[in-house]
Amino acid sequence: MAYETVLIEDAQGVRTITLNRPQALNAFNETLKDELIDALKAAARDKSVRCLVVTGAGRAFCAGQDLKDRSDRADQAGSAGPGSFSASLRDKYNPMIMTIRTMEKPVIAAVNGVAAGAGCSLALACDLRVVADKATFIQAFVKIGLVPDSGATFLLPRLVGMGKALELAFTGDPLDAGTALTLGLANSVVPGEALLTATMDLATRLAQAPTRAIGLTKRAMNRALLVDLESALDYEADMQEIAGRSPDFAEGVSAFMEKRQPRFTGQ
Ligand code: LHQ
Repeated sequence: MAYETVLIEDAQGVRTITLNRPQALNAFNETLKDELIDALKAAARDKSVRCLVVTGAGRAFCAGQDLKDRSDRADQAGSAGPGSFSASLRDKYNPMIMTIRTMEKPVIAAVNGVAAGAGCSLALACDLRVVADKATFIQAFVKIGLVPDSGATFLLPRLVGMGKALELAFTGDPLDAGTALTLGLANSVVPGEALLTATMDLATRLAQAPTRAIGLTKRAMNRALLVDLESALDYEADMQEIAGRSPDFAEGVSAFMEKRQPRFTGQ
């Protein structure tokens, strides 16, 4: 599929998807939603992709739903037709978030600028966030009378705690990069001009890691958010059974014995 609104770049096992509507701060119109879902699914399927980076072109990461795009507006309150909010979420945003959360490889958001509304949710759905020092996170929904969506009600309290999540959702105030780091929402904060280099350093390292084990780790942690300890312990044992039979485990142990660096293939 040739894309109009996303750019794709591959290097050393890392795929970078760049949201590319800089004139609208990479807000989601219908084309961008469709293309991003397609690009995410393609990255999930492609075994040569061992780490995914999502970033934005220009000065923003993503300003959420394109508020000027009339094709996605509910024409009347309570509408459940193709123009309804619930349909838009169920058909477009929710699959986008689920594809990232269930993709069994690491996904890094390189947050180059403002991440607002569903654009903030997109950043929250990624596994890790490398953040430019001038970037901000905005739960913009309340400013226009909406409810946090695209996973924000689930992901934000888990990342920053319920009290802070509710404060951000109730006020819509921007969260700066430094505070995001303190709260654990950002994994690292770097000067804007160093963002892509810093992200690629991390991404290429993760692309050389045992991808199967990383995928199973993500699966286990996703599930552990929802279950009791006994069930989490049981699931860990199942995941370890799979990882323990992988070629990368054999390689990891051989490398340890031979006192050399492992050469993981992702299998
Ligand atoms: C935009 C946008 C934008 C279009 C900036 N759309 N053009 C919603 C509905 C339906 C179903 C599913 O779920 C959702 C989820 C959501 O995402 S709701 C939240 C939608 N997003 C927002 O409410 C954020 C709106 N934008 C802003 O608050 C500001 O633009 C931010 C804080 C992001 C950036 O502020 P500034 O840096 O001051 O930039 P700006 O406001 O001057 O924007 C620059 C341009 O980008 C401007 O266009 P123009 O032609 O005047 O230069 C904006 O209109 C455009 N833009 N966000 N979401």
